[in-house]
Amino acid sequence: MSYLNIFRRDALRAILAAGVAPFLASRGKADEGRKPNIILFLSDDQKWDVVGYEGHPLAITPNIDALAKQGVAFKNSFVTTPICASSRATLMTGTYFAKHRFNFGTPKLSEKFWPELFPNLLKQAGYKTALIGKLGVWFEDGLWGELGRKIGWNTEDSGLFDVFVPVGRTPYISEDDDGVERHSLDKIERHAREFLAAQDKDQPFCLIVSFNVPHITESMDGQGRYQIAVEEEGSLPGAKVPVSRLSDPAIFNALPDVLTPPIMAGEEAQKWLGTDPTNEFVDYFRLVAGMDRVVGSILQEAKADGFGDDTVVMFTSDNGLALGDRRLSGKWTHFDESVRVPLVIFDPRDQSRAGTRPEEFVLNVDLAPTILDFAGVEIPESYQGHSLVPFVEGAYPATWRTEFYGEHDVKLGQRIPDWIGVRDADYVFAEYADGKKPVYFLTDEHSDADEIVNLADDPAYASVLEAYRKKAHDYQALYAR
Ligand SMILES: [Ca+2]
Repeated sequence: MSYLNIFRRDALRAILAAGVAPFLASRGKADEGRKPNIILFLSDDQKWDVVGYEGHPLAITPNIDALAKQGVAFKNSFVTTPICASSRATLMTGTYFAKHRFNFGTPKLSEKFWPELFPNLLKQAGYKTALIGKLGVWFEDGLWGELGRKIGWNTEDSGLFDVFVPVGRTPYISEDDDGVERHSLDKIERHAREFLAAQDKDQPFCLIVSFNVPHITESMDGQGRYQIAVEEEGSLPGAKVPVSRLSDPAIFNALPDVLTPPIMAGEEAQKWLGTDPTNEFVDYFRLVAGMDRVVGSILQEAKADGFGDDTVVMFTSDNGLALGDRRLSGKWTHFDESVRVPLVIFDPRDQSRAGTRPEEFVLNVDLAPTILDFAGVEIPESYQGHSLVPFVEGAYPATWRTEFYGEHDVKLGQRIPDWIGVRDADYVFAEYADGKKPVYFLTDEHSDADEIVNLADDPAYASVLEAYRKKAHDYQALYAR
């Protein structure tokens, strides 16, 4: 083990010395012809395995499964911060939270990031940009925010997109802009299809379809906390809430207090344990089915409008969710169920790797550089991720990251845990701050992929713990630069 540790230490030194030098050069696809259109589907709180292609029995996702079959479905895709606001700021900025510092309870995203937000770079490269649904990032009240308001753009968006149709979740079912009551899914479907129908072949577009589902909402008008669309009322008949195989009380009882606050171990968690006779939370899966239905409808529209052959389609989620895993709910931990997400990329122009399942660690910080790479736009030096295009077409990466940093830091009091951590093929490490002294986690990926047995207090692992602790702090400092 010692030589591996030395190797990793040296590798980290090399990374630190080199800054965030990209592993791979951009392909410059733009020179080869017309720029592709890009459609990014982003779901909200969808755990990595709640897709048909991963075999989940309650995931009805034929359209996403078809994308996975025709494209590339990453096996080890993670978000670096598992919470809506911060994950979406990472998507927009191409940076870790350590750098963009945006989350719930923080100041708005600094305007210094504005010029290099990927939609702005796409616009400069001639793209039409659109976001339909949930943006979830608020921009600083600076010059750009001021200019955005002056030209009449919504203050949430401040002109970042040519077309911005915000669609909220609270409640899911409400009046659309034509006065008709619709579920958020159906509003998003309608506006995305309208956007596509209005595009022509002269200008490439990037459409972000950002769902509110399957995120939980407050119970309203008896609609329940997972409010489904009418189209899914007959789906999954008689289904029961699936009980996590990690629901053994012994797993929960071994967790430190920092991981069992009421928001994570309360009534919502109970609903995931199969004890609710109404099986209300099966609607989580019906919302996923509804989302897949809308994905199919939007792709059908794109095809009907003549964009089927030159539109790159991506699908992912902003974070995972504990569906009763460890008898918890929520998504804010370093555990797999929080940070791991589905990710599919399909490029109809090159299907040479159709159906492959890369196992490398890929991150949400890689999405912005990937989109720019597809568009043939130079990736800014400020970006901290790397293009995933080589996994989809061209030369498969000869080298790639073998470990990654993650973090969670939210200023909403002490009720949601904060942590930093590092993961590689051998160990998962996390350091939680509980206000007094740090709480450490160290689990062995080879013998304990479910991250159950915490080795942090085992003297035999003291040097491993210290090495990973140092590495996490080094990454935090590196990415803050
Ligand atoms: Ca989310």
